[in-house]
Amino acid sequence: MRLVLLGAPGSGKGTQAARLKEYLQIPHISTGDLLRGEVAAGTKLGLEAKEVMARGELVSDDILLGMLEDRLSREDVANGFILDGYPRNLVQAAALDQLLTRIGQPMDYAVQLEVPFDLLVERIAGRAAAEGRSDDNPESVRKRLDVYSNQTAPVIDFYRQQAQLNVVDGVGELDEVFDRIIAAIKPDSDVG
Ligand code: B4P
Repeated sequence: MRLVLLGAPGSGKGTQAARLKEYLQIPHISTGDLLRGEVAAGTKLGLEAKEVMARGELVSDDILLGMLEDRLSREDVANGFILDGYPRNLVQAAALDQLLTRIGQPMDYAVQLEVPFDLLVERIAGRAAAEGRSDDNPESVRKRLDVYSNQTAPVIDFYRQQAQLNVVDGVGELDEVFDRIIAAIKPDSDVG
């Protein structure tokens, strides 16, 4: 199964993708994690991305596409994957569409986790206190939410027009949200 998880920062994409990975036994590909890996390793790409991420802005489309092409060329994606954090704008959505067509692995589902704005801010503040991620400071969070409204929200319409969009309520206990996602992608599943 090939699945893309959409949602604002703090909507629970990374959290739920980690669970879906175990349940579906397919890799979780988080572009945020890939970028943080490059930053931690001090690569040229990581050095370029570090400041952009800390400001809450989007890293360049070219860098992201190169990184994604590289990741999707690995053998472990043969049975599918969960994509988390990509696409984040319409250019990336079109690039992903082309890439998946080229490698003969079209997307099966797009799942949007819907969470009210106030709760997003609250969750990220919680993570900031717990983990101290450099882009979870109030100024970057404001920027990330702006970027989401202006650049990423149109991607939702892109998948809606392709009749691939499943909107899932992202408010509730982790298990509840997980069960809703499973119900959306596997209507006959006995989970939940
Ligand atoms: P990401 O790593 O994708 O960060 P994110 O949007 O904040 O989501 P994340 O998955 O981490 O958080 P989640 O909602 O699970 O991106 C970071 C940066 O990388 C971007 O700003 C950008 O600079 C760059 N980047 C990444 N992809 C890019 C791309 N394609 N193009 C350009 N740049 C890119 O969880 C948040 C918190 O909520 C957690 O603490 C969690 O515990 C909590 N939570 C989750 N579900 C909950 C629930 N049901 N109830 C209560 N709390 C919950």
